[in-house]
Amino acid sequence: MNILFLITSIMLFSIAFPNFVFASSYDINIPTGAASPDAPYFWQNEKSGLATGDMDILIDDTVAWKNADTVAHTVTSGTPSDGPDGIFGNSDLLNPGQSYQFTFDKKGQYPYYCLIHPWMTGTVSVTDGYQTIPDVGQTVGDGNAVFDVEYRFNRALSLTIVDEKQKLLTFEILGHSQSDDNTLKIRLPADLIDGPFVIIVDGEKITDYEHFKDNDLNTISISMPEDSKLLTIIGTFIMPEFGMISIVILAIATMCIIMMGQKSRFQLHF
Ligand SMILES: [Cu+2]
Repeated sequence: MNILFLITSIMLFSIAFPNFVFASSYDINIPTGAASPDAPYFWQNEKSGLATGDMDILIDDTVAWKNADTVAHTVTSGTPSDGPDGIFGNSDLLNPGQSYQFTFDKKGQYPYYCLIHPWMTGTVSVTDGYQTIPDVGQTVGDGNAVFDVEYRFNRALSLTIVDEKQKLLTFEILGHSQSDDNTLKIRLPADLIDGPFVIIVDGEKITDYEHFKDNDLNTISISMPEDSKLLTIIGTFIMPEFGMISIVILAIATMCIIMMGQKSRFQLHF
């Protein structure tokens, strides 16, 4: 086989795969008797098994509503009080045995209902799977500059240290793995910490990671060793290196120097 072809194929694969998203599809079954206002449930969520029309999904996932009832229903985006909002679904009758599906490509809360039986309601919650650690930076500087750090991982992260001197953030890794995917994606605002970065997990330097910077947001993707307990991210800048107070002091000092300089020149002339 041609070596060049092989190298090109490997390169193409490595470019194509990291960004490949395995979108999922979920069913919501409309069970027999769902039309009754006294029914114990209106929709049955196949993902959670719960008797609810509520569904938590990730961006690009698809939800299919299947009418397993003996009467017609509609899947209409909106609320009974405000009416249809036209985001998904329609006013078409979904007859017994028919189904309707929609792929959600934006984050948000999407309420829906049945036009014929408006007490049948549900909500599709679409997230990008990221969790938020709020108020990072509150313990350093004047405490006024705080940032949200978002991450996506099969375990939980808790911020333990923001070290201004060593320009590092340390996170404790908690809980049990929720999946086999040990990739940690973490979004660090550049005003909080900026790279290039050194990644340390349980005292070991990690080389298997990727770093992208886009719109002052650093996204680091780290292949985490299993059962790791401590993650340290060392940067080359960390807030509040030049916080508001230091900028004000610097400005006053600069003005004093300029004024003193002008005064001495003034004195030289006369
Ligand atoms: Cu209905």
